[in-house]
Amino acid sequence: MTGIDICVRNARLRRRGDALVDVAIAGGRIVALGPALDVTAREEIDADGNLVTESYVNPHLHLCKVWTLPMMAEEALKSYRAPGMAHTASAIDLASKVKASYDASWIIPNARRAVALAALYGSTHIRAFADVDAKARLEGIKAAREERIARAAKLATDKGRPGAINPHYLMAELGKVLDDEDIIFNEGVTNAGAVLLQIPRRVPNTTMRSGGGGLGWSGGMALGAKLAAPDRLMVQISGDGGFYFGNPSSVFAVAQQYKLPIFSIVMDNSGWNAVKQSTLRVFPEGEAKSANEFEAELAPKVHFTKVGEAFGAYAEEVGDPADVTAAIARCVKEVRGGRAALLHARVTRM
Ligand SMILES: Cc1ncc(C[n+]2csc(CCOP(=O)(O)OP(=O)(O)O)c2C)c(N)n1
Ligand SMILES: [Mg+2]
Repeated sequence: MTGIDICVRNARLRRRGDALVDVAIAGGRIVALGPALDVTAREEIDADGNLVTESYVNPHLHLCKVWTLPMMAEEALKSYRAPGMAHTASAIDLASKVKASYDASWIIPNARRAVALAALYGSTHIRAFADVDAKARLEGIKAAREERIARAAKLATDKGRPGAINPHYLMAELGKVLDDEDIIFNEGVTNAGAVLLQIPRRVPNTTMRSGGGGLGWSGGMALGAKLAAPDRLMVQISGDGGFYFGNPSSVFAVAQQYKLPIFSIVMDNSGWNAVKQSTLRVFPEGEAKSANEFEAELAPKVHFTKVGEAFGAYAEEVGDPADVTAAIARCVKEVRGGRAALLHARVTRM
């Protein structure tokens, strides 16, 4: 057998007793399994009789509490270990005392260490918890929040290249000029995460998404919201695919006719990235990948600005990361001044 990427030798499997087998992997899938496989692989790993298994999922990990054993009274440990767990209630009571000393400054490094170790021992998915109560206060949440802010800043440092603006940078710059009361309609699809991460909201109901999967809602919804709350800025953020679905000519016509200035941003990554990524997840080494053809590319030379301009909107196309800040400022100025604006941003291609 040829074309094997990895062969794990001498592996012990669950429910197979002490028998040792080899596992051959090609294209991310197990293609052969048996004793002493006659295969040549690009990479050979000797499991040396150790267990080879699917990765683990840890559905319950209190990340704010990891590595706090030394801080716990010895008594708590003893109570936990009492015969028949007779003193569990008092143990929980004693252990919860540790919450009083929670501090985000040590929770972060402890949590990092625990997650790294978990990955090392095969847990690839973790559902984590942070205590929120009178004793723990919000220290665990504070730690998670600090981590999130640091991660967001790191992701936004790279501005991207001309023709391929980093969506995280674009959203971080937008976030700087939005007020707490402004409302975002997030139809960014595969860039929706960048919107959420880079523009944290402080006021409830200032970031909206659709409850269903149908694309094309953000323009209409932004118009409706503008009608309901004329003093607030409405920002429609859409992918290039979603922009088509939203019937943008009607959106800008209504904006003009009924004086409903909204700010629309198209994150143009040149096609239906969600469709491409879904195909790759189902067929990681399939025909579409080898042909590099996902039937997901959209017309390359479009100028969405013209759609807005046809209805009197202010419109700009931005491709160079160096122009992002000024372009956003010009659009926001126009919208706050009463005219709809459209920013066609050429972001990292799919
Ligand atoms: C009305 C409608 N048609 C088709 C789909 C299927 N669909 C889901 S995501 C997607 C691609 C969206 O492309 P784009 O808005 O450019 O976002 P990207 O995936 O590139 O981030 C499509 C076609 C849908 N959700 N709704
Ligand atoms: Mg797209």
